[in-house]
Amino acid sequence: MFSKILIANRGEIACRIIQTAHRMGIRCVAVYSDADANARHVAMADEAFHIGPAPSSESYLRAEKIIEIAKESGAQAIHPGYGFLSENTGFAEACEANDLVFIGPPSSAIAAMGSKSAAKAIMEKAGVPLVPGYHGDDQSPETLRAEAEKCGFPLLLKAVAGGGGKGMRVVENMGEFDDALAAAKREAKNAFGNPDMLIERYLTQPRHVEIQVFCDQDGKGVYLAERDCSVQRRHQKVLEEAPAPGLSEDTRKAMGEAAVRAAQAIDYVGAGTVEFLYDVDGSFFFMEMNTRLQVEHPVTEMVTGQDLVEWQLKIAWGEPLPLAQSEVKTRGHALEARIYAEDPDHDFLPATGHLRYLSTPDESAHVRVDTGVTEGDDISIHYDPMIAKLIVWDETRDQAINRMVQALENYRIAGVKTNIRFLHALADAQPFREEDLTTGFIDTHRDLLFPKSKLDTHKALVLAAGFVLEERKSSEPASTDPWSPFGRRNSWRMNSEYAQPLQLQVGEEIHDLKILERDDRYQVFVGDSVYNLTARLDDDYLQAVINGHRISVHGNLYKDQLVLFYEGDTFQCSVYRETYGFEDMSGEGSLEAPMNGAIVAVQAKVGDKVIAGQTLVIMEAMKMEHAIKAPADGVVSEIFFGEGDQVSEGAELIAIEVSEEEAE
Ligand code: MV4
Repeated sequence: MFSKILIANRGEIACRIIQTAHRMGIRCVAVYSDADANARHVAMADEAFHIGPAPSSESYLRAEKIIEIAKESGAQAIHPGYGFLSENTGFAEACEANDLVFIGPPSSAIAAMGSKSAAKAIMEKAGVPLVPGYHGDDQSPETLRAEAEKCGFPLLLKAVAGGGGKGMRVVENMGEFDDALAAAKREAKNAFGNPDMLIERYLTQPRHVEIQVFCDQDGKGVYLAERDCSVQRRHQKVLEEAPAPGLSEDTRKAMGEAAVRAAQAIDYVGAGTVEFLYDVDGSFFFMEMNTRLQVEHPVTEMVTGQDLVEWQLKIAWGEPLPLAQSEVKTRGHALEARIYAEDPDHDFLPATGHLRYLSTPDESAHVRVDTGVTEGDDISIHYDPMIAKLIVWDETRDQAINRMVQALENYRIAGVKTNIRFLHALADAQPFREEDLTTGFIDTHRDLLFPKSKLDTHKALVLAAGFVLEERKSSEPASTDPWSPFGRRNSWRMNSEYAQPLQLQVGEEIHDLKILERDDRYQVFVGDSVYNLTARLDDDYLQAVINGHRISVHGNLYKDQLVLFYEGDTFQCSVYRETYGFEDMSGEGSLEAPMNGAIVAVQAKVGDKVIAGQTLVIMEAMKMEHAIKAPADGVVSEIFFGEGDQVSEGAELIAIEVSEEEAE
């Protein structure tokens, strides 16, 4: 077996590959761009090499540089993961030419699947079912018209050079044909530099069912069951599962055997996926073959109990297939949801930002999380916005769906917009439970997938108040001195006539809450209503009883931003500074370093009385000076840095105690 491999990828798939390689005793070399210096895949690897700036074209796509590093580091093989260089024939060839094993198929097999028409010709010869239609070289309008007549309507024009849904056009009747053909050719010429078209009968309610295949270097092949990936949005898979619901054993076998024939027809080696369109009547047709390990491979691992990366490594090393076809068994049902940094409420626009809070479900035999990020990482514009894959398994599909719903509720992220709530609605939607799986699922059931908030506003505000109050309590010094500078809180605690105000802003709206506290119970006044509240905060977990309703939420309070997590949904508000207390104030007047930099001057000493707005510390960063000012009147109690010190963003620079008068 290899003793050292290089992983030419990043993110979750790089981590996933390293995990198996390490389990097999193989050392791993990672590569990373400027943006990934502190990334999880770099930390997990045994060693890592910097390969360039953040853009992929200058880093993860630099074939020559990566090969040079592989040789320099003594790696014997390169695993390309998916995306980037994984289906690049030039890269596969360059590996071979440099005595490095490309952990993937021969470049000739990648090339054979590059053209849709050539691929169809090969598949036809291998006896793999094709959608009726035309995939010939003669592209004259007369021939295409005649073939369209033969095919019947509706038909689909597909660009020969297209893929992933690009360059397709539905034609309903002969009257539309000429215009549609001209437009499709123009589009294809612009997009792919090749105007050639295929004609196919258009299936109106298809499902996407794909077969996982493996071939060894002796040309033996097996299939590892199928995956249903019908739930897609703009040709992006969203939920995947194995096995495909409702597929008969006969169809499964016929599809699996067709997929192995497809792979063998192009002398395939390693892991591949043959995609089929599956029609309501049980018929299936070859769509395309992906010559790499796919994003959704974990659902196959969960139902077969096999590690597909281990299979890839063994085959690349020259070993035979780990199992014969008769030894491949499946059990139960697995689902995968792709958690993306994106905004479902704004047409799923990719989101970026800082993962300031990240809490993932506990992993078990039922729940698996494949991710490349950790709390504190940034989601940048440079790469795919996938944050993680959440994979669940159970004996039945229905139980697996319940597991998915539960696991999504325990996947909590603050700082970056995600599709978690959307995935939760999707997995929990009745039509999904009822296996209404066609490629139009998301468009058809749009109204179910953007649900109203699960918490009514008042309840959410009361929970928010409970979280803020309890968090404040836990961060308060354990002082029982009634004359302590934290007099404001003592005053209303001792004398219930003083109601504590709390302003919470939700969207554009500001809610003025009033809170009374007696014997560790609160009364929260919201509008004309009053709520009895008891609350207990344990780290990020709030257990509350509101008017007799026991309810729990998780939350994250960062500066003035509070996010509560409840049944897959989030409630966000900002806490007005004036009503929140001093310790967590931020922004202007913050006593934290606003960025990495150096201390230029400290203009106060311990014990100094200072007034709000007075400059206490001057920092320099990127050749600019920044004044750190007192946010309120008070006395300097501690100074953490001196002139010339380097400080990191967020570091506390100076502490002041607020005067009693100020706090009132
Ligand atoms: C089709 C089809 C219906 N009839 N071909 C989309 C991606 C590309 N690889 C093939 N695609 C389709 N081909 C015929 N003859 C419908 C689709 C299709 C689709 C397929 C799989 C998953 C999602 C899809 C979404 C829209 C259309």
